[in-house]
Amino acid sequence: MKNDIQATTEGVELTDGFHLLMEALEMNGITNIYGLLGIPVTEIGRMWQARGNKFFSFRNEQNAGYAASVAGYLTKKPGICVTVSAPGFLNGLTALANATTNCFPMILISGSSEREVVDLQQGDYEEMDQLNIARPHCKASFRINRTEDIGVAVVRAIRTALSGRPGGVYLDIPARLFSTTMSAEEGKKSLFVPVDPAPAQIPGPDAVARAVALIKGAKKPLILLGKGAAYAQCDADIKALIEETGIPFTPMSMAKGLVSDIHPQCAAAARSMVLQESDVVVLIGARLNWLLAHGKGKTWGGAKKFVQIDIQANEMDSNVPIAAPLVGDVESCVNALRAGLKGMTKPTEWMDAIAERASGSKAKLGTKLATATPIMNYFNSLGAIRDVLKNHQDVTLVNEGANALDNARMIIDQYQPRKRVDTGTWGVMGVGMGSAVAAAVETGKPVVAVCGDSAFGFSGMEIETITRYNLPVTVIIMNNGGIYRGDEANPAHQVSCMTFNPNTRYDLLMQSVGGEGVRVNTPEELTKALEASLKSGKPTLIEAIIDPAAGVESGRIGNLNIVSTIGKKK
Ligand code: FYN
Ligand code: ADP
Ligand code: MG
Repeated sequence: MKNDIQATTEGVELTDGFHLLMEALEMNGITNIYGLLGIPVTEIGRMWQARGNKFFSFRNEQNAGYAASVAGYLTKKPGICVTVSAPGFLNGLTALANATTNCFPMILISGSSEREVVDLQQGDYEEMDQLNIARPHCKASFRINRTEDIGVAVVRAIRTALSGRPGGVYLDIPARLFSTTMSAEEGKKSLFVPVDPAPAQIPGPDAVARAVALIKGAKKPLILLGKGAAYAQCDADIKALIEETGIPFTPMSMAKGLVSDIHPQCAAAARSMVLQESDVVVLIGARLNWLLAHGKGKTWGGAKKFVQIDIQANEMDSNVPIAAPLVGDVESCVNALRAGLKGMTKPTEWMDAIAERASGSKAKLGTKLATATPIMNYFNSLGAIRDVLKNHQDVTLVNEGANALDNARMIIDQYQPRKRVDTGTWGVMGVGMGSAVAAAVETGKPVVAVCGDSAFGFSGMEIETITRYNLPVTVIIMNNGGIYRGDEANPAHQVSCMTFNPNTRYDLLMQSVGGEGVRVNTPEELTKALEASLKSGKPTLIEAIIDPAAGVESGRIGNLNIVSTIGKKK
């Protein structure tokens, strides 16, 4: 990298906070920054680019933050987001909290106002106690007060984001520090690279023996893969565990494709059956949170014993007792299990019963996907997308919405690891465009973002970002004209709180920012438009017109929606 060290005073070569921060990031292998510039961080973007790196400049910090977090998830290096102070910081904070909840490594770097004014609440420009506000929303919140501490602070942030359970870190940099100078020679000496920032954690032999005995004694074992398993990037080891033991597996949404959805042992299409009937469940990088009904209740049927692989010791027993906790990193734990389970009798009868159920479900679904309707519904439209993506298996699928999310997860097969990025643990709407940018940048491959029309609205302006950087992103908007459904009538003299302007033209919105914008009404038109966009590699938005009556309130999680029964007609 270019060493453009600055002025000298009295013969001493000087550097400053800006330069030290960039050198520390570069030294640690960071090449991409996602952010939104302004006072006091503007120089960062210009200088970062001038040094030959990439800066991706967004329209709202929240989307830049989502991009950084997804970059972290995909690369196992912390994704970096840079924002201005107070409001910019707060916009970015949502993404930092989301990264922490999802266990994605990310560092939010925000400029802040001067301490002496903020602490006396004297009303500085964008005054806010950012350090303390960030603290409950991430793994650690650090402030750098001295230029000589920049190196150690960056390393501390990286190690915190990556080690153990990955997550978010906040780095607060008061404006003045950026231009504060120090001796270039001393500055250089203060920078370093951490040794082994995400150390392997080997499970104890007793814990392994306990898990092996439990799995060997099972009649109906099941492996449940979560996004922690996908993050671990030991794809071949996980596949080997599954194939060597013959145990059926089912993925959580972002673990789809870690082992192919069309693998003969994939039990996704018999999900209810395997959750209910299994006797021993091996959780690999998946938490028994709301997405798994907390490990109890009718979702899980009868008595169940859990083996849980997780790097975070106190994840164990967080909802139900874990019979065999395996605390360690996924790769070490999976390989320890493989060694212990060598020669295990494969549960073939159980697997056969699952395969039969799965093929029945697939046949039923196949019929729905092939059924034409006067206006497209989620099935025939997503069926068309599925068929196109079958021939483009390296595409990253970004997915958000309610019905658009649940149906796409069920219908669109994934064949390769980490090729699906969605709303994650929080069910967040608005992650779409940031995730799409990061996936395109970090993988260098095409991205297809399937979004509900409501979900798209949260980050829609970033289509300008997508066209500005000319990224190979195809956004497909499943436009049914509202939240969940688009057919709710306006109450007397009011506007329905669940529907949108039916005359909205998302295709024209994309054209206005220089991308390809197409509107489609049939599965055939959708197929044609998607194939064309993947072939061209140009930023494209396909507005798919979906029947306003096609959605279901709250998608497949309607059970979580609270309704009042008072005063309603039975
Ligand atoms: C799955 N299924 C299939 C297939 N794959 N049938 C046929 N063919 C194929 N290939 C079946 C599967 O067996 C299930 O039926 C059903 O499809 C749904 O499967 P899914 O999606 O895996 O599971 P489920 O129970 O719908 O959801 C599990 C979940 C998921 C909670 C992990 O819903 C989830 O990630 N939800 C996130 C929701 C969210 O965040 N929403 C955003 C907020 S929207 P059965 O076996 O018959 O059950 C704000 O309102
Ligand atoms: P999903 O939503 O797919 O079920 P979760 O985000 O709930 O996945 O769970 C991911 C889990 O994976 C977290 O509990 C996290 O601690 C764990 N995890 C992340 N990385 C690793 C790793 N390298 N080794 C072991 N566990 C990990
Ligand atoms: Mg909608």
